Amino acid sequence: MQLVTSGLRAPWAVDLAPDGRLFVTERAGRVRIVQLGPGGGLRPDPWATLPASTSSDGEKGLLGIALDPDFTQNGFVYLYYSYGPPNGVTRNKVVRMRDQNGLGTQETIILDGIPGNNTHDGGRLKFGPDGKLYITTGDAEDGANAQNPSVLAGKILRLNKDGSVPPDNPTPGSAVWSLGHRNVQGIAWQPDTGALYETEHGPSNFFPDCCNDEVNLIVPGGNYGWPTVRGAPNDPRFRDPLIDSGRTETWAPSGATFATKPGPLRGSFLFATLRGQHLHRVVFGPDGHTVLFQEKLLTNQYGRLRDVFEIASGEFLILTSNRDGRGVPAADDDRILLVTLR
Ligand SMILES: [Ca+2]
Repeated sequence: MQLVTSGLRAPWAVDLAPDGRLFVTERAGRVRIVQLGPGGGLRPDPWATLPASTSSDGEKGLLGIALDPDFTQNGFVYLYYSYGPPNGVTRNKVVRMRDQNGLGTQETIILDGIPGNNTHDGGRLKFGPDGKLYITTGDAEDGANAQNPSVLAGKILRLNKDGSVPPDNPTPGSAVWSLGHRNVQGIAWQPDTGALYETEHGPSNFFPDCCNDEVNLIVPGGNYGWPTVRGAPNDPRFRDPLIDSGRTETWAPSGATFATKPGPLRGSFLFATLRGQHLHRVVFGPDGHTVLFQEKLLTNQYGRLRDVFEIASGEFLILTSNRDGRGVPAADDDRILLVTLR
């Protein structure tokens, strides 16, 4: 393990520019820059500071980030954040900023009106292999949202990068790609098949009615059952998870990636866990849904883990989340770690 940087506060997501700048969101609203490589490190001044609504006991704030696939040409950076008055209604939105002279400018709304709350705000942004922008949302603490196709909460959404709806989405004119989700914080595409997988938080705070964290294989228009069903009930109306943490164990799964580089790990699905305090590795069979093998890595070594990100060398960046109001931070938390898994 190598330390990439310390001194962050509740980092949530990262993306890497071709020039070696690592863009990092902090939940309170800052976008930070860590220059990778010799002589680099965490820049003291943020790239941008957004008016995010956050709380020490919740999950809302500045969450996901994705750099445009054509970042070198257009400098576009996409961000997901919560906003609203301290005691009023929370909403989430996706905005785009432009990198100009090393700072974020020209905030432009891509998608607004995603229902939010103190918790269950989703927040992951990634570009798919199809060049579309995928957005994960939470149910905003109201399970009924997840089954309502006309609400953006409790969904995985898919948009063109200008915010328009692609004509091949399952429902014409709708950003909804899949529904019936409680709170999705991780998405990743299998490098050989291009299939989309997600991680989803189960209802861990309601003992003994616990825990059912999920990993799902996403199909367009699929309904993943929340809040009508939990676990894998084999109900024909819904799609069962590939992995379910069961009724006694909570992982609180967040950011996910596949290992895509050549080597023995290629094709492994990796996700960071918060309450579970480990990096979870899954090997699926050739059919894409049979689970051949699972293991827990880095268990209880670095505390709560928020995101995992693969870099060109095949190593992984891991974000700790010990200053998110729910952890026990070490003096130098939060950190970004570089780990080699092979
Ligand atoms: Ca489900």
